[in-house]
Amino acid sequence: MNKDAKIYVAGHKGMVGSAICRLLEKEGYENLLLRSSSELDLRDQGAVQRFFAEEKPTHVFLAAAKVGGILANNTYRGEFLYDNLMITANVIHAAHDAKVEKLLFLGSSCIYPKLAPQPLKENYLLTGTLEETNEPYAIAKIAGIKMCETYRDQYGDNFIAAMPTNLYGPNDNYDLKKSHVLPALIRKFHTAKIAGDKQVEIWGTGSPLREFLHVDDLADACLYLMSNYNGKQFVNVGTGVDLSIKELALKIKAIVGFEGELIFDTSKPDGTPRKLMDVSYLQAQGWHHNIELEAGIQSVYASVLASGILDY
Ligand code: GFB
Repeated sequence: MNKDAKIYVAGHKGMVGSAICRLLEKEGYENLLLRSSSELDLRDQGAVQRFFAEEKPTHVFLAAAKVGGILANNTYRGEFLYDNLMITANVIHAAHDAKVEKLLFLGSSCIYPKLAPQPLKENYLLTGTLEETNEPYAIAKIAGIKMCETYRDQYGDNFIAAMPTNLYGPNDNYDLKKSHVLPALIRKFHTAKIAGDKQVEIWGTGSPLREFLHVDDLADACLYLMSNYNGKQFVNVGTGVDLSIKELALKIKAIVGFEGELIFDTSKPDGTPRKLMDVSYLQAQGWHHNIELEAGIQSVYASVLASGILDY
């Protein structure tokens, strides 16, 4: 990808898209093509076709998606399926019609079967039943993988796909009804500390295991793959290390400085018991993550404190 390549980052205002833009700008890619969702509704096939026909990007990072934590996924099930299917199909098909040189599609570790062996290898896709709480999102992301594969098979399009593990970082969502666990717990412990509360509620049993990757590391992996990888096989992106939700909660509690106790609300779902990525394929391509979880949470907490986002 040349420095003057016309690069469309779909979803540039989201956590992943904004991290990709920050990195591209830092690395001297200046010809970025960006549209907010109010300027271009990616669920609108005609609008997406016109946009690609007029702008003719050469490279596409497909980071646009309707995303959320376990509760949002399970509540807005129809929207998670429809919005993500439409965004994915419209952008990939328009990229094909506009003869985009290369496209990177971003999926999620929830594409794997709920009870797949661990760590999750790429070839475990479609070998079992999905986790119920995020089945709609997973089905849309699996459709995206298959579009990249089949457009390569039938048309020779150089469309690749990356499957990141659970992400956190700048521009995350701190709304407790929609957020993922890591920002939710930062907000809960911070609010409890300020209010002098004695307890913080953690959803589920605390026993599920999760792996967390800083979004700046994901952006780095995306640029690496866009520059170096042309395979049909989608690629896991993660750290290869996981911890329980209880261990995560204790880590965030210590970083925030909350001194009370944890209460587990077992009426809330646990979701998948474990989803640890096998990252050996990506590491064999030459990439490794940089930001360890402790340092990543510290930097995120410092920046959300400075931004005032936890005050409202
Ligand atoms: O991050 P999270 O919402 O998503 O939840 P998933 C991870 C685990 O943390 C679950 C527990 O076991 C939650 O029950 N948890 C504890 C909490 N306290 C909280 C809390 O206050 N808020 C939240 N949100 N969780 C999502 C999928 O699954 O992962 C998406 O639904 C996507 O489709 C994403 O794949 C990466 O890891 O369970």
